[in-house]
Amino acid sequence: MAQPALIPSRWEDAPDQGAPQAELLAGLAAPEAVISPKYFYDPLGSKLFEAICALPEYYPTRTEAAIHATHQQAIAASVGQGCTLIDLGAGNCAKAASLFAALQPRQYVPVDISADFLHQSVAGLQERFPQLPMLPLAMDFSTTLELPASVDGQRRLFFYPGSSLGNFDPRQALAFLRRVRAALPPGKGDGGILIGLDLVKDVRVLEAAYDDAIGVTASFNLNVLNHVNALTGADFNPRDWRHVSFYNARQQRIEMYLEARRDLIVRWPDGRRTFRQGERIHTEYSHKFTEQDILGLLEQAGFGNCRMWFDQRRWFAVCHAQA
Ligand code: AVI
Repeated sequence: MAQPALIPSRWEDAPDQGAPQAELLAGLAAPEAVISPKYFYDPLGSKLFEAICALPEYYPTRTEAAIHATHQQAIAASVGQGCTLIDLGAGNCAKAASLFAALQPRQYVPVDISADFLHQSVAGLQERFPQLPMLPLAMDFSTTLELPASVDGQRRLFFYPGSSLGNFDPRQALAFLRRVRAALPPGKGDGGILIGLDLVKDVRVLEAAYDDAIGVTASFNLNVLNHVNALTGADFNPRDWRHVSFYNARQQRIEMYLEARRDLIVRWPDGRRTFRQGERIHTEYSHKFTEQDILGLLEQAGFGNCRMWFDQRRWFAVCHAQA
């Protein structure tokens, strides 16, 4: 099939993303071993995350989608039509695509760390929306938001759904929002952010969402070891590890770990580490927010005029804030 005209024939040049291998090995050598959650998203990890979003226990995706569907006119009135829609962590692009009709963006810029998955998603999307200019960017936006000049600078709307902000620690989250603010024109009111955030709720609902009955989240967590092996040459065997997750109420976050099932040694070129039975590698935080947390964060990052929409149970919030 011929490639639609608006799909770039190669990825836009992204700024230097640093060395994943060095970052990963430093994390594995740390006294409390850590793997950044951004490494979940190899091609299989991205598919597993799509499957998580369809799980009965994982309410955030469908709750946010329902808020978008119910309030799309009010959201469009707040955002205004004809923006440059920059979709951070676009994945399968479905969330942004559901808002195209209401927002009528003039350019769509999906950004994702998982290049192959993004490429496939955009190819399908461009066939459905042949008139909308699309500029996919394969880059790690958690470290830089330097966008190429081909991204329209006017009326930028950063779209950051899915409560992905919750995967940063609070200091990183604020720094990230400040980088988004800095990527908007300096004048007040021109551009903004449309962000989805998961709210604090009953611990049973939260814990089930991150430890589902059929083990998809466990597979998603364990698959990060396959990705680490591919990136570093390490010899992790996922069978030696088990998925652990729980809600830490004081810190308002789900914590996710991989726990060694037995004493073992993991080797990689030029290095190795012993793990004792029960020792854990930290893989993810997923922070949950109150309305006050959200307003405070956005204000500290330099945003104003916040408007929020909720589902009936107040499990999730969608917020539009202006520069
Ligand atoms: C991408 N992110 C917002 C998800 C979350 O809920 O924190 C990742 C995830 N981890 C386990 N399940 C889903």
